[in-house]
Amino acid sequence: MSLSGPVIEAQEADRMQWWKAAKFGLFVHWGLYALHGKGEWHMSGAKIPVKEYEKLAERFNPVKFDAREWVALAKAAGMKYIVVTAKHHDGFAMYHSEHDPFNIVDATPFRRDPMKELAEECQREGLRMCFYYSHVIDWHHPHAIHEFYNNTWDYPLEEKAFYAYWNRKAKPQVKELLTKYGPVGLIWFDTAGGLSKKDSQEIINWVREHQPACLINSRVSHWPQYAGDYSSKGDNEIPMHGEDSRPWETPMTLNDSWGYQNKDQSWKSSEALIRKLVDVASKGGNLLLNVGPTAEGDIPDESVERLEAVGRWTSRFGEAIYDTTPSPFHYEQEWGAITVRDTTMYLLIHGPYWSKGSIHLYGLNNAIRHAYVLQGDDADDEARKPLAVQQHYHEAVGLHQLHVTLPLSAPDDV
Ligand code: JFZ
Repeated sequence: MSLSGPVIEAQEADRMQWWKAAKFGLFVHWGLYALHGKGEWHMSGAKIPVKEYEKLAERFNPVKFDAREWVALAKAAGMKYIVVTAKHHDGFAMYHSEHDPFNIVDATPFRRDPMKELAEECQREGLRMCFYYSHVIDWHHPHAIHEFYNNTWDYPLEEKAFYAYWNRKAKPQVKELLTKYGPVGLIWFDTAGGLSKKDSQEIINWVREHQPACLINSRVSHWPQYAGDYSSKGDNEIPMHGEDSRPWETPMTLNDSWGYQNKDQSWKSSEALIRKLVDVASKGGNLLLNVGPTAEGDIPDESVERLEAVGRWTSRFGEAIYDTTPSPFHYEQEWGAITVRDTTMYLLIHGPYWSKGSIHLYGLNNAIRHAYVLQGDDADDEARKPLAVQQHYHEAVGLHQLHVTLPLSAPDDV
């Protein structure tokens, strides 16, 4: 029997299932660069020579790192998966790699493997462990220098040496992540500019070979036909409804940085973050919200506060987010957003609209059986007092109009 097309498609649909239901994940940008406190691109920005950058490892000792705290925070926020920088562009492995001693166990006084600790804790707590891996850019490896990025501030550009890096570091390290840390939810590849079709296909096959269920994001390749399982949007970019025909995910910062930046105080408010999550879910995407832990290994207070506030909301209203499908309407509602599960439609109404006393929804022809205010998971039937709804055909608009009368007090202030 040969594998037919539909069988392969069924397998793909299958491995996407947990991720589509998950909706919300934690992104973590953590590495030696936290010592500078100037973000993960500082080595390149300041053209720091490799030998000098290497010395950071001798000082990297994140004794405050506690996998239980990080995973508990993600869980409290309502996140279902964690994507951690196993290796960013600086080439430093935040796990024990046999293929390059420039890693956290062999090169730092810390000597622990935080990826292992996180993977085990995720396993215990029911979150999916996932890895970010910078597969093309590697400022530490002399042969990873790729003409596309012109990273020539230190090593001389050696042409056609890319495969020395690709075969001896990138592929073996990706294999380590897929074979030594239990089930991996997804690998988040990044910045594939210049990677050939052949190499894109090769790294995709490589992941499939070692963990067939592991998802791959689109930044694995710049060739659309090799763009993995789902589409990674640009930083903080939420597409229009229906704009992306593939499953998609918005990577988002809490302030304006990925890696820890001690001067960046432009934090998004908790309310804004909840609205982003609602917006993303109503358009059918996932939100991957980032923290940049310090060189001591803790997540900045400002980030913790925000994730906890989001968590207070998701723990009450997560029913309207997780495992939902997008709004059936591609146009935005002025009063908020819509998600759907089976025959239930969730209307997520922005704070100011509650005081208006009612909202309208056009274009829904289905008869409404029951409408009520979602109070939270612990609400009993009594709290689910029916709301008055009226439906009629609106001649002037040419659509059915649903009129929902609201109680004047909102269940939250988002
Ligand atoms: C990349 C990295 O260079 C950066 O350090 C960070 O890890 C971020 C999540 O990803 O930067 C990008 C790559 C692609 C886009 C934006 C930032 N993009 O397509 O908009």
